[in-house]
Amino acid sequence: MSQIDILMPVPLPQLVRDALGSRYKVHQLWLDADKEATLARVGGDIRAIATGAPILAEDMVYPISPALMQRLPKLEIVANLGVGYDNVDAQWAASQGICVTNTPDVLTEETADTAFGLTLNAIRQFPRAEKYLRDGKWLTRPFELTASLRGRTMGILGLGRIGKAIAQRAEAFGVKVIYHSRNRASDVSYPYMDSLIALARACDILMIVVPGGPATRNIVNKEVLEALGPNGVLINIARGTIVDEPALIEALRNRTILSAGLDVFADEPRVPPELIAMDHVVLLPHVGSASQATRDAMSQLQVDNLDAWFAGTDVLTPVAETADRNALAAA
Ligand code: 8YV
Repeated sequence: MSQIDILMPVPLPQLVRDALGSRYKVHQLWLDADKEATLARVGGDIRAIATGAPILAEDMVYPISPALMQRLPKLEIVANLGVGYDNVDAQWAASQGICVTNTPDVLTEETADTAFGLTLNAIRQFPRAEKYLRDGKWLTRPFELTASLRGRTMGILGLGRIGKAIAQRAEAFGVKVIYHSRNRASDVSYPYMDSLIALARACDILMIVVPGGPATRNIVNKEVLEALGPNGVLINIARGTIVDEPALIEALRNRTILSAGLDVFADEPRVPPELIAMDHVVLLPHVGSASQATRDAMSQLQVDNLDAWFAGTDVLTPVAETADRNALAAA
């Protein structure tokens, strides 16, 4: 087999680097001081991009835009590490016959666990209670009483694979589930709300699980937070861009809502200092899928997708826009 050149714009797990490095010529763009020069030199040879989100440093080539892809005339496939692929213009890629893959399923349960951990921590304030103990304050008096998970209704925004795994956990905890998504799901009996605002009004835990990207930018805004109300808790394990962050800060400051549990932010890894200063909010550094086992499974799936493509067989997990190899060939 002749050499296959792969562009890696951002640092990916060692498993991916080792596996791809053993069978392909990998150009680790993120290591190059002069990225423009590298792109000019190797752009004409690149047949695949292996990428992932989130960005970890200021100057990395990110996102995978039409402008970047146009500079790679032999590009056939973009393999993304992560189920969310708002970092890749998959629509444009499909129109050019470029395949896009992601890493669904293998991270579903891990991410649902994170969502539930955030939910419990935001409602029962366990991180603050733990700090209270560590600070020696328990020696003088017990920690304050908190809100409760009991009697709550969880409103899930986006009932895909991860949304359904969260719903199962909620049911096991005795929490009622309702949902809103683009389409009503035929395989669940949870009540469907026909708008986000109706969902927010009818629940007191608003769980965000929809994909990021232009269609969902800032949809959780001031009005939605007002509808969620003073006993309401917002949990976001999807993308920070979905929430109007200044509106959320205001809502938390004014106690328009009770609390929030956030794994994602609009401008990662920068988190607004206003949020960091609030101790009734639980903040995580985008660790939804970040266990060793799950990241290994995601990494392996990304590699398997590239191997399948270059072996001439169907990729394992094409994104919705990509359809299949035959459709791409016709593009
Ligand atoms: C990862 C994620 O943080 O899968 C996603 O969409 O956001 C996370 O699992 C990320 O994609 C790893 O690069």
